[in-house]
Amino acid sequence: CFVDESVREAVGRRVKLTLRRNVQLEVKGEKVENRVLVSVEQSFSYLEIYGVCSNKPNQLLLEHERGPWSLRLGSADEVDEVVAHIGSCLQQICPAGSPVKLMKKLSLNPPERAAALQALWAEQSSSDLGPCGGFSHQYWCVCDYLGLPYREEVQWDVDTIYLTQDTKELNLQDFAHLENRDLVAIIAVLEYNQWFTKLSTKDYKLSTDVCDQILRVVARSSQLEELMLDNAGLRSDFAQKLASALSQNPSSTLHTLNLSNNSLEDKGVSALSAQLAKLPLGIKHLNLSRTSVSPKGVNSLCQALCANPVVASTLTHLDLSGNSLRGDDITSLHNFLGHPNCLQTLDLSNSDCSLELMCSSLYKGCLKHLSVLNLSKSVFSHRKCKEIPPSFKQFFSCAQALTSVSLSGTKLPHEALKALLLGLGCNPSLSDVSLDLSCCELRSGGSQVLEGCIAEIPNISSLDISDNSLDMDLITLLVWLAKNRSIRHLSLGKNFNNIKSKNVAQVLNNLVLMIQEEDSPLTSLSLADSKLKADISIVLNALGSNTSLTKLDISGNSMGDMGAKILSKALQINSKLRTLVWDRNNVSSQGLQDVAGALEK
Ligand SMILES: *[C@@H]1O[C@H](CO)[C@@H](O)[C@H](O)[C@H]1NC(C)=O
Ligand SMILES: *[C@@H]1O[C@H](CO)[C@@H](O)[C@H](O)[C@H]1NC(C)=O
Ligand SMILES: *[C@@H]1O[C@H](CO)[C@@H](O)[C@H](O)[C@H]1NC(C)=O
Ligand SMILES: *[C@@H]1O[C@H](CO)[C@@H](O)[C@H](O)[C@H]1NC(C)=O
Ligand SMILES: *[C@@H]1O[C@H](CO)[C@@H](O)[C@H](O)[C@H]1NC(C)=O
Ligand SMILES: *[C@@H]1O[C@H](CO)[C@@H](O)[C@H](O)[C@H]1NC(C)=O
Ligand SMILES: CC(=O)N[C@H]1CO[C@H](CO)[C@@H](O)[C@@H]1O
Ligand SMILES: CC(=O)N[C@H]1CO[C@H](CO)[C@@H](O)[C@@H]1O
Repeated sequence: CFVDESVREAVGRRVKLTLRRNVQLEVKGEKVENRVLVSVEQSFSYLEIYGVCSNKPNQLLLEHERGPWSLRLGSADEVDEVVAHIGSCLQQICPAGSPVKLMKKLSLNPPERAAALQALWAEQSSSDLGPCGGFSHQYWCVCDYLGLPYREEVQWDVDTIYLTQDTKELNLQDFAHLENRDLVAIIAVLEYNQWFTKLSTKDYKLSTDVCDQILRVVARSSQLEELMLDNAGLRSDFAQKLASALSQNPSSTLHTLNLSNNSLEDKGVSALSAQLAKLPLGIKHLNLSRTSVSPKGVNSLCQALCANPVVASTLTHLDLSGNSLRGDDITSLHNFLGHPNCLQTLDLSNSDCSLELMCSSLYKGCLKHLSVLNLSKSVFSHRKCKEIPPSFKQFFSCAQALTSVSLSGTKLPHEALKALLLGLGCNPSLSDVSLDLSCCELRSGGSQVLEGCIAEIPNISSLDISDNSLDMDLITLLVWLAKNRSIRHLSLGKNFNNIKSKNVAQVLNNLVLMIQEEDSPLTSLSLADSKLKADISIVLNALGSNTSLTKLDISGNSMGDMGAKILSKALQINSKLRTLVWDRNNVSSQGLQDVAGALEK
């Protein structure tokens, strides 16, 4: 009892003791002192043992980073019990490695003793480690090792919230309110933990010590598959160190990397590329959006992607958006895209790259898998001459898997618009395409091209032609749009800036005809930011009967309380609408009450 008390005094009351033996510690030569050997469960110091020997049955030699300890115990069984315990503790901290490997040296005499212990550990290795691969236990040990305070809320978050969500993603934002050194301990656990495969953070500047610990995990973990460090204040030196960390880890399984919105620059991206060229498993998702990289850095990246033979069959998502890629000197990107690959998503939006050159490369290499193509704010460079390169249309008529094409903010010559629509129109493989042509300065001429083609185009299920100064041209365009039976979602907003009130009414009447048509396929309509004011009532009145619409966006129309009144009446009768977006409409609390009242009925 007295011994118990003094042990508790020595190690602290909150610590869980799992094993206690009376031993004799050899101090000098043959001299021994009586000691009590206790095992503290949550301790990292097991990982600091690099040798366990027992040459005489009741003797135990522990080689530890803090020095060797030579102990005498009551019997060989007692020695085996202590060694078995050390092995089990090691296994809990580090489930990936076998205790024998972790101890580095295990020598017991006679050798059958070691065999028996190994069998015991092998049996235990499949046992349950606790929530999220024993994260909390490992966290205890890491805090112990780094001399950092153990935060119970971290344990609580992981053992309850993470466990309930059954997630494999450790999100640093969940712990961003803690100190940097606490984050270091949390991340360090991933060097040992086998549960988490994804480490992520967004909009949170990472300190140097936190970055260094992330790099240590990258260099050591065989479990980390996804690293998302979005807008984390990283610079080119981080990318360089990341490359070096990856090169140190032959068993890395990292396949998804998102460094978007960090200023990595050409220097950082080039250093990282050199390593991407060598990754034995290639890479699946690469997101370098808004990383201040120029054509030079993009070229070295794409040379690396071409140089790694597995990348053509692994890379499915590539995002280089928001980097300035103006001009036609991104030859390596064209070269990569022009060879067979398995890209499904390509985002080159906001990069000023050349639309027709890109489509011509895609036509050579990306016809099979490419599903989402974002070339918003790119540049059609053949603006002056009428000639549209044949590969432009050919790409849209042959890309088998396209589901989403975004050309928003790209000034399209009429001939190019026509080639695009006719290309999509004769593509036999498409079944459900969303086409974003918002903010393309279509105007009257573009409207006429649309009128000429749209009715004939099957399989465009979503069309965004908002913000194109269509104004009065919408009157006839809507007649043609109504004829097509595949468009289910239509965005028309921001097209009413230069139109007379009487013409607005005519546009909206044609729109009403479209949504009220029997068996109209249209289920979703957006008139957002059109400043229609009182005129919106034409559309709202039509909702009084059951139309095909299930979703309507009328935000930004300043319809006021009068509009809210009409809306509330329509909603009392309409039973088909499921989603209504109506922000920014200058509606007072009276209008809100009217609509709320209607919804209750
Ligand atoms: C990062 O990129 C990946 C893959 O490209 C993507 O799935 C993810 O949404 C991006 N952003 C974050 C915060 O994960
Ligand atoms: C990118 O980072 C800047 C600076 O931190 C931030 O203001 C901006 O919102 C971020 N952009 C996105 C799309 O996250
Ligand atoms: C790349 O990351 C940005 C920022 O998180 C995200 O918005 C975008 O969807 C990602 N790109 C891809 C292709 O997933
Ligand atoms: C295309 O990129 C633009 C600009 O980055 C973005 O706003 C839009 O949501 C993207 N479209 C798709 C379908 O990803
Ligand atoms: C709308 O449909 C519901 C049931 O589908 C019906 O009860 C209601 O009378 C219809 N309203 C109008 C105006 O046709
Ligand atoms: C908002 O409504 C008030 C009356 O309720 C009106 O005086 C005002 O002009 C409206 N503002 C706009 C931007 O339509
Ligand atoms: C897919 C589809 O329904 N296309 C139709 C578009 O509109 C024209 C004209 O009404 C029809 O001929 C097409 O069949
Ligand atoms: C969803 C859809 O509209 N699919 C159509 C795509 O186009 C072909 C003809 O080319 C139609 O047969 C499909 O019904």
